[in-house]
Amino acid sequence: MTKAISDLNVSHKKLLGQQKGVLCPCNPSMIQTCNAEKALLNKRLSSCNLQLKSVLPQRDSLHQQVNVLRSQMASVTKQRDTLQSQMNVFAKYQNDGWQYFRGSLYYMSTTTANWQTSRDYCVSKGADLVIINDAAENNFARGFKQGIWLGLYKEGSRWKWVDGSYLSSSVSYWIPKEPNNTGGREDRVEIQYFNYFNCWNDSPQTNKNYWICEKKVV
Ligand code: 2F8
Ligand code: CA
Repeated sequence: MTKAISDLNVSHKKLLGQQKGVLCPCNPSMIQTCNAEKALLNKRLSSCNLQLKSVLPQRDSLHQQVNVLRSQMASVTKQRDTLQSQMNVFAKYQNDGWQYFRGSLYYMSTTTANWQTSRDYCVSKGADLVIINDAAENNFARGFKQGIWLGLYKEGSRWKWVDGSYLSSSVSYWIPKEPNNTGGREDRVEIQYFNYFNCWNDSPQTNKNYWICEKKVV
């Protein structure tokens, strides 16, 4: 029994010794080194924090710039895609013999037809019979040197373009004494005397003429 108690005391002392070692594993010089390292690391940390603080506004400004650039890029990409598809349309029509003049593509027919058949052809190509908006376009149209249908027809007593607008007296190029409604059935307009600036004549829609289609592209 006495031996057991003495053994227990020994064990107890041993454990106390071990506990002391766990709580304080380092010797004083190690603690000093550790503290010095800790101080150094704290110094570095403060310096990093300072740098970070000075860099944060730059980061925010860069974020803003990135956002602006992203939205500019989206808009430029959209414009590029629109232009690309316009160029594709343009190339396709040019391949089919259409020619470009001041924002429109024009097709000059190679055969003749009455007014409605001529118009149907243009509409089937995503266009319509030509609308003359000014003297330059009138000159362009008569430059084909054929009798051609224009997209101009009579509605009641008024002349109307195929886009629904009415003929303006300041942009009309009638041959002198036209329109005269010969025979009371002249309800469509043609370029007749293409050698003259004033070259329009009213004519029956059943007549056969060449025609010009116009497709606006811009
Ligand atoms: O003299 C002008 C007159 O000439 C022809 O009729 C005789 C034209 N007819 C056709 O083109 C069918 C008229 O429209 C024109 O006014
Ligand atoms: Ca006439």
